[in-house]
Amino acid sequence: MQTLQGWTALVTGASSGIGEACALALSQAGARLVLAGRRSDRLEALAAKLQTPSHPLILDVRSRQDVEASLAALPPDFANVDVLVNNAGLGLGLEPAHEASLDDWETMIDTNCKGLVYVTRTLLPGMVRRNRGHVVNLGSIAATYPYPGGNVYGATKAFVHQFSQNLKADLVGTRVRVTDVQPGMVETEFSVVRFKGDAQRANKVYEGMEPLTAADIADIVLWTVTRPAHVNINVVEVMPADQGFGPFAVKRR
Ligand code: NDP
Ligand code: 8X3
Repeated sequence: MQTLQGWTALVTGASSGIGEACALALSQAGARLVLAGRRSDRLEALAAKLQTPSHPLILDVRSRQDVEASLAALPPDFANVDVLVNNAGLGLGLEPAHEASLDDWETMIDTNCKGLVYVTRTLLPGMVRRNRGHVVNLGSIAATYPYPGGNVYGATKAFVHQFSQNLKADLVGTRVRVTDVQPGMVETEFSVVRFKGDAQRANKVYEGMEPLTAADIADIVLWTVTRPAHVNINVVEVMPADQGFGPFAVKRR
C-alpha cells in the first residue's frame, strides 16, 4: 500500500455524502486536501475535522471559467494535485423521458459530464508533467443497467465510464492512473436532491433494505488510490447485498 503522505488530493462535491467520506479517508491516509463544492459552511466544517492541511474551494463545477480560474489560483501548497476525485454530481427526477424536465437533464449533463471534464482537463497537464497522478471518477451502476426514469442520469454516467476508459488510453505510458467507481444504492443526500427536497420520498428509497454507506465507497476509492504505482484499477462496480438486477420488461396484451 502506498502512503499518501506528501500527496495532495482534490475532491469535488466534498460538502456531502461520498465526497465528504472520500476527503476524510484520504486525509486519514496522510493526503492534504482541496475541498471543492458550493456550500462553504459544509466545507469549513469538514476542514475542521481533518487531520491534515486542507483548503476549502467554493466552486460550481458547471462554470468552466470558475473551474479554470480557481484551480489556477490554488495556493502553492495545494497546487500540485496528485489525486482528483471527480465526485460532484447528481440525479434529478425519475420521470419517463417524455415527461422529464429538460432543465433537469441539462443540469445533470452540465454537472456530471461537462463539470467533470472541465476539472479533469484543467488538472491533467500538471499530473502528466509531474508523471504522477490518479483520476478517480464517480460513475454509477446506472451507466450499465437501465431502469425506468434513469434516462439522462444513466447516460451521463455512461459518459463518465467511456471518458474514463479513453483517458486511460491516452495516459498509457505515464504514471497517471484512471479509475471509474460505479456504486449502486448509497444512502446520502442523493435521493433528497433527486426528489427536490422531498425527504419522505427519499427515505422510502432505502426503506427495509441495507444500502451502501458513503464510507463504503470512500474505502474503495482509498483502496484504488493506494495500490502500488504500476497497478491501475480500471473499474469497480459495487452494490448492496440487498440490491439486484431487474428482469427484462415485457408488455403483454
Ligand atoms: P450528495 O447529494 O450527498 O453529494 C453530492 C455532492 O455533489 C455534494 O457535495 C454537492 O455539493 C456536489 N455538487 C453537486 N452539484 C455541484 C456543482 N454544480 N458544483 C460543485 N459541486 C456540486 O450525493 P452522493 O454523495 O451520493 O453523490 C456523489 C456522487 O456519487 C455523484 O456523482 C453521484 O452521481 C454518485 N453516485 C451516487 C450514488 C448514490 O446512490 N448515492 C450511487 C452511484 C453514484 P454542493 O451542493 O455543496 O455543491
Ligand atoms: C445512483 C444509483 O441506482 O439510483 O447512481 O441510479 S441509482
